[in-house]
Amino acid sequence: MKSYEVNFDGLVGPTHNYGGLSYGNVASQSNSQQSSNPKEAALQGLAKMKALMEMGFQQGVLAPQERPDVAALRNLGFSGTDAQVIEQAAKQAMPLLVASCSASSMWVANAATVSPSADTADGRVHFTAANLNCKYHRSIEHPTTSRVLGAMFADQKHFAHHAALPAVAQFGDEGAANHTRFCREYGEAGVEFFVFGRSAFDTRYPAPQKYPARQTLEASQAVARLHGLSDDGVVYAQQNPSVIDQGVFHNDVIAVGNGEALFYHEDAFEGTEQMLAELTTKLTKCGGNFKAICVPRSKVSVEDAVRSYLFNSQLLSRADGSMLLIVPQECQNNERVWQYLQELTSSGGLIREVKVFDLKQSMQNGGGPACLRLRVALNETELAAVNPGVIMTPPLYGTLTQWVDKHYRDRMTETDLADPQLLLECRTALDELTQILKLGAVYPFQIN
Ligand code: SUG
Repeated sequence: MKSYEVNFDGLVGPTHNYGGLSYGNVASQSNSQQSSNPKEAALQGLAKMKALMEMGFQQGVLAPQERPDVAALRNLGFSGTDAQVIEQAAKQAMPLLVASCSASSMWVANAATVSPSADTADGRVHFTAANLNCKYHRSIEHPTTSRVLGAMFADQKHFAHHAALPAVAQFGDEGAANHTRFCREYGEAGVEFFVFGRSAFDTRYPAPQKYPARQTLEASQAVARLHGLSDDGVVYAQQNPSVIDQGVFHNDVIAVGNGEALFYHEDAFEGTEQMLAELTTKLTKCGGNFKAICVPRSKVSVEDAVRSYLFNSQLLSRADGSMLLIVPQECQNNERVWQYLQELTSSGGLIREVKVFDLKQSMQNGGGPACLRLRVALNETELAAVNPGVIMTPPLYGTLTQWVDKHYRDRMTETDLADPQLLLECRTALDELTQILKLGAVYPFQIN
């Protein structure tokens, strides 16, 4: 049976803004308080989806969330009408209003961890929504994420959904941003690669000194158990704590995998040799041939990797067996990174082509091409069971760009977030969106 890697991209929400909310994420911190352009952000994301669809890849779309999240503000003690809740929060606790307005759900690599049916004990595709417990503004995403994923992958014969892990730092889980899968073919059993930043219970693992390590080993292990993965089909590796301290807040800022290949920076991991040996052995058992593509620090420093987001690229398989790298424009703007990419693609290796996308609006909050997509490997039968409303087609692209043009503002600052009109605009837009994507009622304002 044919199988595919389907990329579901997060649609940027109407409140996209630069709130400076993510300590440890260099871009989020350095662009704090700048004015943003939600319309441009959404159109940049849609342009990437369209381009991939036109290149022949399976492409889907994942809906944004209801923001401002009035229910979250009510949980923090603000009361009255929705407009009063926003007004009080703006007066008394602006950082909380900003957090409740973040469009951070666009980075759907953090929505969930997904295991394809070929790897799981019950032969279904398993999803665990990420608790995103490290940052308040992200920790409020998972209830709606679960409802949206449930509406997209509704058929219980093929899809199993798990609630987010316990909402404590010991089970900090950032979803697919710290998870990669290696396989010969997407439909065959593969090796799931879980990368964690620290251990919550085992003090033998080193931890970063400056910035938080968001993902714990214990969270990754819990996800593997929930998904029914076999020991032979799983490899755990630790991120090098010193790169976390240099701004590598997720593993997908320093490594990306696809098919049989791992493209990574020399300094990305602890215990690299042992990790590569385990990946090689386990993938061989699955009939695959593991290929490591290491970028040496002498060619690209960690700082250049963080600035350019070289590794936050999408590594895609082409029909001839070679691979294509989808990178953000910031890679082209960085001389050393661009030089490295020229060498890489002309060396006759696996990665033969680079395509550049302008995703500046998302990049300024630390979200590159790979952050914007959730990969779901599906066979033909499973793909047919996905809600067809969320699969990108030329007409859907047209409808969504019109929808963005109609509803989105082209400028957003902190002051705009306090405008009660913004809430109404967003709800009107999202209500229409659930009809376009045929999701049913998924937002708090639609179900309460
Ligand atoms: O969690 N930025 C996100 C970026 C997530 C990127 N995802 C992956 N690497 N997969 C984060 O730090 C910034 C929001 C703000 O500051 O307004 C933010 O949440």
